[in-house]
Amino acid sequence: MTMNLQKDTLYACPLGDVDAFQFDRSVVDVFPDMIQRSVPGYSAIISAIGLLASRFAQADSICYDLGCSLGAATLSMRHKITTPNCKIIAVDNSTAMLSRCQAIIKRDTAVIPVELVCSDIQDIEIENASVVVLNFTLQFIPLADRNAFIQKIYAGLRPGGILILSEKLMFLDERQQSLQTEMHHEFKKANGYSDMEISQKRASLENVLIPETFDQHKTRLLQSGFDNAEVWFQYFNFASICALK
Ligand code: GEK
Repeated sequence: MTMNLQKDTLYACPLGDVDAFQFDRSVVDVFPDMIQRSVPGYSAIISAIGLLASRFAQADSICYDLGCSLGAATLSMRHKITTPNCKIIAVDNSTAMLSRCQAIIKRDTAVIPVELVCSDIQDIEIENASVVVLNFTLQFIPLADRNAFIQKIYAGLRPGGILILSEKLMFLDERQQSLQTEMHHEFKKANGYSDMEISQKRASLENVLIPETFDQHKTRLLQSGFDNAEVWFQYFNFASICALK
């Protein structure tokens, strides 16, 4: 599979007023580089999603990738699942993302069927699911809608199913919050982003990406019916949780 490796320089020049972040064509062009250099542990999480999916995918069921962007988690699952008669439904509401994703999936030769859906992930039906992936997507859903959305995912999962929820976290303890935020900025600097790029990107994500604490996620998952929810991966303020039905 050939990924687009164009370098992310979207915030490299002074922008004056920084617009709210959008998943538009300019972001799509640099997305693989942007997410790789911005999200600590992204590649490790993508690989592990394939491993988890291969363990949890049930025969004759559906695996969902909600907020699929360019389909990295979809492809990871597609190449690892060996259970018969599974299908992957990958959903994103950015037409720019989804059309690029479609081209990438088309070039991939794995056999598991992939259905791409351009929609708000809150509006799709979730049914007969054994695996649901929310890889850094819930953080873009309005806070007021998150409980109902997680309840809907729980209802659509089969018993024995898994929700893989990766999120940027916040911390109630002020020193932890500062430490983890500063270490994330160090991570970005080590990956070649300047202080100006980091601060302009941060401004663009303000009020767009709303992080919560691990306790808030865990409480919501348990209240929605999941048997348990634990962090299986964390790198500074970026974590991935697996919740089991
Ligand atoms: C990956 N999971 O590479 N409905 C549908 N899609 C949405 C919505 C919504 N309401 N809100 C945001 N998105 C991917 C990475 S990126 C994370 C996920 C990031 C989509 C949005 O268009 C974008 O493609 C994705 O969620 C978030 O494993 O860029 O920080």
